[in-house]
Amino acid sequence: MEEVCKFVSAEYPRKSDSFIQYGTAGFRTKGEALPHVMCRMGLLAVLRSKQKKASIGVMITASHNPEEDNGVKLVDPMGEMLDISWEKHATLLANVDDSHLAETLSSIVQQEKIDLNQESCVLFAKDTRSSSVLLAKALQHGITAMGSEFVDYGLLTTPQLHYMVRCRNSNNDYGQPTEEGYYTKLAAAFVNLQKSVTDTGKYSSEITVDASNGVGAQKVRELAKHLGEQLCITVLNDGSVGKLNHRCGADFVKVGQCVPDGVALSEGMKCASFDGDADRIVYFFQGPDCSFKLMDGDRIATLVAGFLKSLVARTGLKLNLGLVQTAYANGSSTSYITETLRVPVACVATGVKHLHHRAQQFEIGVYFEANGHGTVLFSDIAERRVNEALKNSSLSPESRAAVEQLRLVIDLINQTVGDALSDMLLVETILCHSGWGMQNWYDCYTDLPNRQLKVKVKDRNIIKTTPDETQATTPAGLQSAIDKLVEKYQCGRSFVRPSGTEDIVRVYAEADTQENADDLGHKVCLLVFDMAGGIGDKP
Ligand code: G16
Repeated sequence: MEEVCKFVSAEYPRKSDSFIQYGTAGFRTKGEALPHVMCRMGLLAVLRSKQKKASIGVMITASHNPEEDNGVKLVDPMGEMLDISWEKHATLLANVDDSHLAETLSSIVQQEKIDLNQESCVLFAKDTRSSSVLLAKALQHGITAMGSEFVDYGLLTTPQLHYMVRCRNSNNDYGQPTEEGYYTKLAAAFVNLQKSVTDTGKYSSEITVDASNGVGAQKVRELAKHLGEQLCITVLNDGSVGKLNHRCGADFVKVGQCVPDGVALSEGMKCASFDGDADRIVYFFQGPDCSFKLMDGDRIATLVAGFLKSLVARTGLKLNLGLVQTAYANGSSTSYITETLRVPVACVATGVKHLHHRAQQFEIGVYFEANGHGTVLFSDIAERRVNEALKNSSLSPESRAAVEQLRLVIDLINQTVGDALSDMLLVETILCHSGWGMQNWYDCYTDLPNRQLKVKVKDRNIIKTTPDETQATTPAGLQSAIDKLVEKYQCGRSFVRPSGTEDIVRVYAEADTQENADDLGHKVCLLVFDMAGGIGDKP
């Protein structure tokens, strides 16, 4: 271990004392601060691979963050996020002095009872950021220093890398671990599902995609080649001119509630925005009054849950279905899900890892963050029942057709993590099967006006919250001050939490009118600024 650590520290020394934490989605900071972290994550990924006796993934991306940021997240064998119990190892390893690296690694090996003679393999990929090239080299240096095998997938979307990891560890039962395998699997399911629709009603098979100037642009074009005439995709913000995530993409559209640069929205257009690594998607269109209409993760969640509930009912199979949201979910979406769809809802902390784990507790678990990150998980029991039903010759023709459809829907969904490409095909399938245009989808419920804001503070970790993030437990007095404000607004709701991907505190506010939501949000920002050590200009 001493030799390995000398070798990696010589090439990628830790140059600054600043502390970095494995947060909501791995490490994120300026790209230039990451080479030693990346190299060390190569070491850690190898240890994880040896422990799990399986391939482990590493994705180099900072997703929705600006171009100059970068980051890294580790992917566990079934394509899910690194187990939370290993995040402490990642944080420790990233922050330790070069002189203590060997002893830290050895201690992880001991604690986790890792057999260093076990074979290992790390699969990695990167997004289109300029710093990703150098960071991929640093990562590879760490992996090879440990004598491990690796596969460099080059440029991929984050969910594609998650998919590769799962395929590799499932004896290809989940699909072929290649890009072609990914497109073929999704496209075959989509085309088969669309073929069975005879009356498409108000559905349009044309969609405009704002790819946030990220890796999703080239990947959605590849996907489009496999879809034939079933879906006609126009790609804008493809990175040829604009800057990554700058005034475009899912985060910009959701937070700003506005049309991204580069898209000339007009009547009848159906648009979707991805984020920089294509693991989030939101839709938008122009309403009859020329207004901007956002169809965010909550809207996708309700669409998917409603569709699956009725499809499962038609199969005649007994499978429980549940939906997982976070505190950012619009209050109207939660009422619609529980009261109209009658689907149970759970609320967990921000971060796919939290939603994913909670969704695993349902036989069919739909999870979506309001920001457009989400997917559907089918438990082993659910998949087994569907597969058995396919072989059951006594099913009625209606049930058989529904079971076949459900099997195709399972194949269409990337169950490892939220995936803009797969989610887009799922939404298109549902809209087509329902004969819906965007307005039909929009008419399901009326969002409560809301606003999301950011406050810069000296140390965002001064703010601690309850597990579901709806209440701040520190600094003392902040929550009661927020509660007093909220009481003054009809349908008022607000919460604050430290971001796990940016150095800021996030503020969310909801109220009966947009003006009131904006006003409440602004006042809560002032409270955070005054009580949690705000820096820079007052909000
Ligand atoms: C990541 C996580 C998401 C989370 C988002 C914002 O998204 O994967 O689960 O909602 O960060 O997190 P926070 O509010 O803690 O900054 P992405 O798309 O950037 O990977």
